[in-house]
Amino acid sequence: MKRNAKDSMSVFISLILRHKPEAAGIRLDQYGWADVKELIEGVNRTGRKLDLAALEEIVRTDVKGRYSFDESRTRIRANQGHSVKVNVELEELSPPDLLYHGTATRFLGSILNKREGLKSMGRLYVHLSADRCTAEKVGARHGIPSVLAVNTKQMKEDGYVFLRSENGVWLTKNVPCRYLQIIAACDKIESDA
Ligand code: HQG
Repeated sequence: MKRNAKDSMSVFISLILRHKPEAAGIRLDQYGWADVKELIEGVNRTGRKLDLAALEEIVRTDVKGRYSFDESRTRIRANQGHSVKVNVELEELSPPDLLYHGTATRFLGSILNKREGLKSMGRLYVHLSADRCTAEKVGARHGIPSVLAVNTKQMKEDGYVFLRSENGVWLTKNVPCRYLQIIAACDKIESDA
C-alpha cells in the first residue's frame, strides 16, 4: 500500500475504532473490539479498498502503535484515544513523577487563567506523554504548541488514578490546574505527532 493511501486508511480506521464505528456500519463490543472480517467488509462497503494484508500492514507499521489485534487475530481495537465509551481494560499504573501535556497556546487561557485545568474534552481521558518533545508534537496538532509539566507525583499522593495504554500513552480523567506548570518548549520537533 502506498504511504498516502495507507495514512488516509489509517485515519479512517482510527475514526471507526475510536469514535464512529457506524461509519463502517459495524459495532464495537464493550472492550472496544471490532471483528476483523466485519471491519474489512464495512470499510469496503464505503467504496474504499481494504484487505487483511493491508490491515495487518497498517497495524504493524503504525508509528504510534495505535491498534492491536487480539491473540486469535480475529478482533482489532484502538489502544487509546476513544470518544466512544468502551473499556480497553487498561492497567492502573504508577506513572513517573513528572509527565507532559502538549496543547495549543491559545488553550492556555482556559486551562490556566480560567483555572479549568486539563479536561478530557471529546475523549475518555486526558492524554499525557512521558517526554516533552512528544508532548510538543501532540500540541502542534492544534496550533502553536505549548507544553505543560504535570506534577504526577503530587497527583498520585492525592489519589488520582493513571492508566497506561498499550502504546505507552498515559491517561487520567482530568488534571486540575494546581498540578500544571508551563515549561519551555523542546528544541526539536520531529515528524509524526
Ligand atoms: C485541550 C493523538 C481548553 C487539550 C495524540 C487538547 C494524543 C483544553 C485539546 C491523543 C482544556 C483536546 C490525544 C481546557 C484540555 N480548555 N482546552 N480546559 N483541557 N484542552 O485531540 O491530548 O494521533 O482530544 O490540551 O498523540 O491533543 O490521534 O487531545 O489540546 O495521544 O493517535 O483540548 O491524540 O494521538 O484535543 O491528543 P485532543 P490531545 P493520535
